[in-house]
Parts: sequence; C-alpha cells; structure tokens
Amino acid sequence: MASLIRKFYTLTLIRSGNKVLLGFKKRGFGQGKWNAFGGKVEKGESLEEAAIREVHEESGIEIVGGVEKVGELEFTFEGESNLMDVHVFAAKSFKGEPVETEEMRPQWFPIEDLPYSQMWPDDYLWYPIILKGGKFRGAFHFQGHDIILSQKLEEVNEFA
Ligand code: 8OG
Repeated sequence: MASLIRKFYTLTLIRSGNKVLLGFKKRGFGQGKWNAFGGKVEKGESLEEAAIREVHEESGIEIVGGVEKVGELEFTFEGESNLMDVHVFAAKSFKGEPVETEEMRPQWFPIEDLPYSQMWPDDYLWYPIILKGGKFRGAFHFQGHDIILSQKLEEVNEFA
C-alpha cells in the first residue's frame, strides 16, 4: 500500500452544563452535517493554538483557560492518500455568545439529544465517552463520507 500523507486537524467541544454547542456546516468539507468546531492546523501553530483559533473563527466563542485533550481520531478514505489526524479537545471555559459565520450556524443541543443522524457516522460511538468525562482513541476508514468500512475505538486514560 502506498504511504499515506498525514495532515493535522483539531476538533473542539464547547460544553455548558448539559448542553453542547455544535455548528451546522454550511459549506466545504462535511457540508450539511452538525459538528464541533475545528479545522486544519496551520504552519508554526501548536495543536492547542489551532483549536482555540478555529473555535473563535467558526463560532465567535473565545476560549479562556485553555483546552484539554480528550481524543485522537484518524480518518482515511478509500482511494485517497490523505490521513486526517484529528486531535479532539474540550474547552476548559469560554466567554462570549455564539454567532453565525459564513461557515457554521451554531446551536446548543442537550447532551442526551445530539443530532447524531445528521453528524459524521462515527460520532455517536465516541461522543458518549467524552460526555461522561473519558478519553478515547479511534480510527475509521470511510467509503465516501457516509459509510464506515472499518473501525477501531478504545477508551484510554492518557495519550502517549
Ligand atoms: O477545515 P475543515 O473544516 O475541512 O476541517 C475538517 C473538520 O472536520 C476538522 O475539525 C475535523 C473534522 N472531522 C473530520 N471527520 C470527522 C468525523 O468523522 N467526525 C467529526 N466529528 N469531525 C470530523 O474530518
């Protein structure tokens, strides 16, 4: 198998009590799905800096007090040479009100009523882990953007 090109991304959970802020992706990759906030890590930026920047750009929310790593996800797509290495964070605290941007329409959802049928098909497997305070590592191989061909998922105590 030809070697894969690894690219780094962030995905950050904003939670307030029993609610999670998700954004409806209006354009680009993942269009039409509800997701947490994130994107590509830029040159010279740490993963944490990228997480904080993306949340602000996509939702208007300002993270204060930093982020905590809660997950590692690897996505590959049948017939494609990129490996998406997604670092999942939870905001420790934040300020500001969510605002709609060109890319995302934010909305609060109760944690027991997340719109899984309109989210990426792997999300319902790992959201419950982080919502109960756990950490996880997962790898999913996709056909297109809606079918999972193979998967690995484990709960972990720490990241290497
Ligand atoms: O910059 P861009 O919006 O293209 O970045 C893609 C974002 O989508 C990035 O935050 C990682 C995230 N993402 C995937 N696949 C999946 C997935 O299966 N579930 C979730 N929740 N997010 C995903 O690329």
